[in-house]
Amino acid sequence: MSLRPALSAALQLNGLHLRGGFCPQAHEAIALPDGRPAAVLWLAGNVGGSMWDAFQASPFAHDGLPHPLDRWSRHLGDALAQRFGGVALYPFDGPPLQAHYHPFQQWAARCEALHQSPLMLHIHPQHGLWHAYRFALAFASVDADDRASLLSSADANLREENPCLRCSEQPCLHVCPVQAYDGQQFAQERCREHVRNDADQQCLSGGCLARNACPVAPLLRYAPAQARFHMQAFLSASGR
Ligand code: B12
Repeated sequence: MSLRPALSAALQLNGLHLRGGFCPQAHEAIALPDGRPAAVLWLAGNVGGSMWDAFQASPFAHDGLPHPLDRWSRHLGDALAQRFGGVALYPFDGPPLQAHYHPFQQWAARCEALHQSPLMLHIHPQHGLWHAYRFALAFASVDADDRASLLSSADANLREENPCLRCSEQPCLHVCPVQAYDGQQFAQERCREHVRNDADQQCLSGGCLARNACPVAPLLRYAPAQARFHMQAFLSASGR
């Protein structure tokens, strides 16, 4: 039975989008806990502030414990994995408990028409820089209709152009007060120091100026409360 519509509907109830999926090749060895290779991997994530209200309405947002968004994601991902008979994998599971982070950006590039932006974040033709991943769901088998729909969206994705290539001004590379981006690297410590110590708190309150300068999908820019939340998470931990 095709999983796609049911998964998509279950995610939407929580403000999340089914961001696509792919069938891993044998050599990629995405193993399920029982050792079987994953036949399909689906990615769930937010587009703009789509998940913000659902997250804010959850107890995780207000219990005062660390990593509220990650705990909300785990709660949802584990419940959906159990319901549909798969395994949930998380972008924030990594060192020191796990040897490596799961390569979410590589996975995502196989699900959607994503391109590298000068900020290192992936840019999407419609969502711009305003999207992220909350979990992946891996399954040991894949329905024929799902496989066919994934192959045809992979073909369509290849035809989408990188929006950064027609952006001659590249404002994202010129507005950072501490030049944390040069198109090749992100000077994360310089960025952190500025965000932490800037008297105006402009980046902390309204979000990263470079990311906000992107002309693609301005309506999806994170609202101030969400922008502040992510910037604070960036100050205190790794990129979530
Ligand atoms: C560690 C980490 C960080 C670190 C370091 C990132 C780095 N570049 O080394 C820090 C703390 C700096 C960080 C910051 C942020 N991060 Co971060 N981060 C991660 C995390 C947890 C692991 C990355 C990793 O090491 N993966 C392991 C490797 C094997 O996987 P990978 O798919 O190959 O990913 C790497 C390559 O693809 C590479 N890459 C991708 N394209 C290109 C192109 C070139 C030319 C090069 C050289 C490299 C490169 O970058 C990835 C990291 O090394 C991922 C989640 C995840 N599991 O992927 C989020 C993730 C990459 N971060 C994300 C975000 C949103 C952010 C922030 C904006 C969050 C914030 N609060 O503001 C900031 C700013 C980031 C910025 N401008 O660079 C999103 C990106 C979504 C998107 N649209 O692309 C992710 C996917 C998390 C998520 N939940 O969706 N992050």
